[in-house]
Amino acid sequence: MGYKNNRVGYQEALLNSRSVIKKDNFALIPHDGLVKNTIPGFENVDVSILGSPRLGAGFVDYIATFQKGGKHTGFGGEGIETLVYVIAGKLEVTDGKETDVLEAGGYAYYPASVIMKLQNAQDDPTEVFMYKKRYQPLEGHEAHKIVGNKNDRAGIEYEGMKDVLLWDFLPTDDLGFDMNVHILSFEPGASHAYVETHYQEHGAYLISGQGMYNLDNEWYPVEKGDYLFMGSYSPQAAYAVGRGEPLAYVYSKDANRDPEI
Ligand code: UGY
Ligand code: MN
Repeated sequence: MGYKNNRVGYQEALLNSRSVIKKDNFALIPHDGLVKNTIPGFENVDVSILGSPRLGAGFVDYIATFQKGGKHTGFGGEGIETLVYVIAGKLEVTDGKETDVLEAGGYAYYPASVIMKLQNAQDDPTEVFMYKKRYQPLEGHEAHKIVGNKNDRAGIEYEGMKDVLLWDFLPTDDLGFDMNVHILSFEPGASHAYVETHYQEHGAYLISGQGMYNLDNEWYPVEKGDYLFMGSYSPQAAYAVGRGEPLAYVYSKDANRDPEI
């Protein structure tokens, strides 16, 4: 059954999809094709696995809708760092000692030594983007828990453009963190200043708007609810199109580590 559309049974229209999967390079997984998965730890949660090592990613992303009473009994820990971002609703996040309630725009990063427990904090569904990765330690440095809300601060103008805004979730000047999660938001008509080609990989979940996305030098229409994987060195850039709403996505990027040989 579809994660978003719950479509089952006989269809009048011919089947088609915007899905493009180039393993180890890039992927576009449109919202229409997402399916629900059963995963240990998730209880009363509609969840769909997005980026994963099977796609070529060094991390795992999920999109999850916590229903009434929905929870995760233990996410990450034992070497796995985690980050959750609340798209809509209210989510309780705890390590068993401290508890935070995240509202829309809220996020929590837990270092690899800590298990994160999650619970829907309202009767209505709560939608959450979830990330996990095996932490790459660096001697003399350590990551720590971060809790915040994107809506508590203004975005930073991105590379000299007033209509492209960036929010960093984690410190950008602390080598303890081996990755970061950001939101990038383009007003309609705005774009990257250049097609990026870089070592780091991304998983990106589109939280608003419509755009044209360049993935390995082909342009694809994308919109809210779609997921993009951009592997190492995969060329990438976007134009925001559509009306009224900015094209915005929450995305991860590895950081602060020298490539191993
Ligand atoms: O941070 C980044 O590399 C970001 N600008 N990439 C992207 O939006 N595809
Ligand atoms: Mn990039």
